[in-house]
Amino acid sequence: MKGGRILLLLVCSTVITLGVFAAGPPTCPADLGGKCSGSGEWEGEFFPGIPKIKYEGPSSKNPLAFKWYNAEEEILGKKMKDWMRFSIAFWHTFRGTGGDPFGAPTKYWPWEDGTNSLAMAKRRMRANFEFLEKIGVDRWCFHDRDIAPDGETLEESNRNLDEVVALAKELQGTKIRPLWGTAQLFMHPRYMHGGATSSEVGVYAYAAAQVKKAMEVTHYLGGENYVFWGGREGYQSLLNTDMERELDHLGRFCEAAVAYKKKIGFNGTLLIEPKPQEPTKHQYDWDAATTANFLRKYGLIGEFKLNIECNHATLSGHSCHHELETARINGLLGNIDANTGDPQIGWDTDQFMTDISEATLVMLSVIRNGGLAPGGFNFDAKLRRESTDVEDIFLAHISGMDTLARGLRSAVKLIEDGSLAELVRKRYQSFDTEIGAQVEAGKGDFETLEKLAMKWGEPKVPSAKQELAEMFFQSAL
Ligand code: XUL
Ligand code: CO
Repeated sequence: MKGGRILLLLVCSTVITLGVFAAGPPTCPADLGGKCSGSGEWEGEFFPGIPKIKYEGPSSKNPLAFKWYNAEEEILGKKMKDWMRFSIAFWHTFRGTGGDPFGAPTKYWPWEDGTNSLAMAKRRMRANFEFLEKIGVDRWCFHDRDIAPDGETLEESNRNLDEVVALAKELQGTKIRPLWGTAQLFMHPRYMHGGATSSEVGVYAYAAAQVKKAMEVTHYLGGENYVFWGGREGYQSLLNTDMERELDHLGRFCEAAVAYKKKIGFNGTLLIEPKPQEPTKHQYDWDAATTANFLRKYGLIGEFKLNIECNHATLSGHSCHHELETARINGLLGNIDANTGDPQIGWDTDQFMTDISEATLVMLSVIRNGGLAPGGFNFDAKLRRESTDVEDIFLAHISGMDTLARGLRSAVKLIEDGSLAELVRKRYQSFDTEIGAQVEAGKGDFETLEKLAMKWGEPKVPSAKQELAEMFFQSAL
C-alpha cells in the first residue's frame, strides 16, 4: 500500500513540480544581495560567458559545441536544421525548478526573483530569447500560464498574457517563431475533473475560453502548430464516470477548436499529444492508435495530427518508434516531443534523449515521413534535479540536439546501405506474386484461397532473420 502511494506521488512529479513554482518559490540566491529582487528589467546578459554554440565536429572536446549537429549541412537533400526544426520548451527550461514531491527546488537561476509577477514573466521571456539566440534554435513552445501569471479573473489572465506576448512578439524578430502553443488545462484546481471532459459545464466553458485565447496568441506570434495535451482528460474511476458522454464532450470541444481556428484564419496544424496516464489514472488519448480511433469516430481525421512524445510512448508500453510508425502509417505524424524515459523508472522523467539507437529509429520514421514540417522536435525535457549550474541548461540541449543529429546520420547510413530494406523486401516477396498481389488488391476471396491452400499443401515458412536485421542496424550506428 505504502509503496503504491509513493509511486503515485512520484508519477505525478511533472505536474507537482509545475505546481511548486506556481506558488512562487524563493529562487533568488541570498548571496546576490538583492541584485535580482524587485523584478525590474534585467541589465546585461542572462548567460554571460556562454558563447553562441557552434559546430566543431566529432573530435571536439569542447562541451559548449556541437559534435554532430551541423545546422547548415545538407543531408538527403535537406539542411540538417530543416530535418530537425528544434524547439525549446519554455516550461521546462524557464519554469522548471528541480523541485519534486520530496524536495524543494534546487535551481536558483540568477535572474529569478522568487515571484510569479508580470515583471518577472517578462524578464524570463528575455532570458528565453537570449538562450534561443545562443543555442541557435529558431523555435519555442509554451503553455499560456508558463509565460504569464494567472489573474484573479479570466479577463485579468488574458491581459497578463497579452502583455507578455507583446514582448515575445518584439523579441522574436523576423526569425524566431513558436513551434506550438497550448493552454495549461491541468494545474488549476478548477480542472481537477478535466477541462473538456469535466462533469461541470462551467469548467468546459472556461477551458474553451482559455483555448480560444491561447490559439489567438499562438496565431498572433506566427505559431506553426497548436497542441492539445489532455493531462486531466480521463478518469480516476469508471464507477462515477460516464465515459461515453465525456468522450462526446471531448469530440465537441475539438470540433469547436477546428471551427475557431478557421474563423481566425490560423493555418497551423492542430495536434493531439497522446499519453496513457499521469496525472490521471487513465487518459483518453492513451496512445497513437487510441487517439486515431477517437479522431475517426468524431470525424476529425484531416483536421488533427499527433504530437508523439517518446516518454509517453514508453509509458503506454510501446517504443517511441512504434508510436511514430503508428502515427505515420495513419497519415498523422505531425510533431515530436523529444525526450526519453529511464528504463528503470516507470514514470514521465522527461529526460533529454541520449540513446543513439533510439534516436536512429526516431529519425528513420522522420525520414520515411519526409520530415516533420510544419512540425518539429520540441525538447519537452528537463534537467535532472541535481544539475544546478546555468551552463547545464546549454549542456542538456547540446546533448539532446547532438543525439538526434547523430540519429539522423545513422539512419541515413542504414538507408544508403540498403541491406535492411532488402531483408524486409525479401521477407514479403510472396505477396509480390500474382496471388499475393490479388490478396493485397482485396481480391483474395476465401473460396479461391482454400483451393490454393489445398493445392499447395503445407507452406514453407522462412526464417525471419531477426538477428541479421539487428546486425545491419548495429553496423549503421
Ligand atoms: C506532459 C506533457 C506536456 C505537453 C504540453 O507530460 O508532455 O508538457 O507537452 O501540455
Ligand atoms: Co509533451
